[in-house]
Amino acid sequence: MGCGASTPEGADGAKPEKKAGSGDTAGSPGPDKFFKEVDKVKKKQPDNLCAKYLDKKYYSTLEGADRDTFYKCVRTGIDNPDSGMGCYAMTPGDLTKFKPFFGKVIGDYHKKDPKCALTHKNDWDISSVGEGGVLDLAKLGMAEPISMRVRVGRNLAAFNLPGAMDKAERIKFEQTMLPAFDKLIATEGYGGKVYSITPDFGADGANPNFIDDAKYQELVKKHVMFKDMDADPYLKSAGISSDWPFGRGCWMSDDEQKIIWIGEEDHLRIMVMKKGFLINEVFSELKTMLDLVETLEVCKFAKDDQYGYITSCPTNLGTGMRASVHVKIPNLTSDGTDAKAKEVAGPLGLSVRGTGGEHTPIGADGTVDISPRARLFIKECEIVEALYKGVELLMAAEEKAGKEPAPPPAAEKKADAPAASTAASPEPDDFFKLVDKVKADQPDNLCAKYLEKDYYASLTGADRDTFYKCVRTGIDNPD
Ligand code: ADP
Ligand code: DAR
Repeated sequence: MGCGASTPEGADGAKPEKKAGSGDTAGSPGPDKFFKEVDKVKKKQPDNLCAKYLDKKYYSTLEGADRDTFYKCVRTGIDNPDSGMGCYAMTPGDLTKFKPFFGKVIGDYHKKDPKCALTHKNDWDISSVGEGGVLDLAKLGMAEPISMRVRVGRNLAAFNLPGAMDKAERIKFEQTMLPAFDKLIATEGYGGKVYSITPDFGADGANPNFIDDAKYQELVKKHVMFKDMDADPYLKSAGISSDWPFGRGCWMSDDEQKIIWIGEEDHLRIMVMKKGFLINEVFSELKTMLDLVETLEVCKFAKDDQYGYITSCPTNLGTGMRASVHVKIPNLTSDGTDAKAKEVAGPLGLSVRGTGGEHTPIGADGTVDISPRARLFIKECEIVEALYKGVELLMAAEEKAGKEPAPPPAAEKKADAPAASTAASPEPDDFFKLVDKVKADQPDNLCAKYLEKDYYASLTGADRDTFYKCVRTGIDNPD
């Protein structure tokens, strides 16, 4: 036949199949446009799991609200190519609805196997860990009480996850939690009060628990409240920090050791934090509080048959637990960075964070935040045991590092050669990774504001070590 159909219908009169999701919508880009960006990230950042498992064919099968929601889940990993996980769930059902994608990123992150089909089991029974359930840091040679913290992320099944909440839902969530906090406040051994940074409850008027910025900053400095989420590009792209600071705050007990965050990356972050030596105590006190919270009527937590407790970020699925200690490792951090500490901690399954938590610098005295990386397909009791054993191995590495001969004094280098790190001052590239972060997060920090990489790189040996001593406080303490 020498002619083609002149109408949209095919030769047989049937409408040609419209390719699902072929163009841009208000809520998501078309496949061709989106995968121009995705393919760039795939090439430049092979460790970005979101980009690694984004598949154009699969994306093209999605349309309308489903594609818009899926795009909300994944855009953070493309907007922020240096992401590790690079995606968040928007509703508890997303992990199942978009399983062809989430199944792979979850399996790869937690088990290095995109086909992983394990089922998570929760288990808090620590009677068989340590010595009869006791995990005593003093037995590892810790002379000073250690700051210990165990937290779990939990989300109420009745609400969207934080990435998909609007201002009204965020306020409603906070109001829904207030009767639950009242019950905690009325309970012996808890008491305390709610500290909220929600300016008002909209049509419902004033917020009775509102605190001013000075009080908020005081609580952040004490590691009680979380820092400004709007300054986190990963959360911002995912919509998790939208409407800041509405629907955000915390409850803290009278003894200031039990804390529940409201409206951070998950609806609730429930935690016990205190100084001491017995990690098992912090763990068991958290379990007791969690059991009490779960009896509160509104606290029906979102759970998945395969992945356990559902969290915004797939890195926290299963237990939602991060168990951490703040320990001083001045030998492993003698160059002022966490590079050596991460090199040692990584193979031990430990994450190293700064003293202000994720994405913050290590302490001037070498204090770092150490915690097991595993959260899913591991029991709660195994996490806290992994922390204890990990700290034991890390402290052995710290002692060994202290016995190694000090590196030879850096030979005087030509001023224009980028100096390597000396024993007492970090390499320009490493140091300015931290400096640039502080410049972005804290524009009023004058030290960060006027630190210049070229000038720093022009300094050598003892001069640079002295200069670094002058300025490191402004980077270790961004505020
Ligand atoms: P999360 O632990 O909830 O994933 P972060 O790593 O950002 O979030 O930590 C949140 C806050 O808790 C930060 O201020 C951090 O310094 C503090 N923190 C975490 N672990 C400890 C600890 N063991 N001792 C004291 N503060 C801690
Ligand atoms: N930076 C993001 C988040 C990873 C895990 N941290 C969380 N969930 N707070 C990333 O994808 O790398």
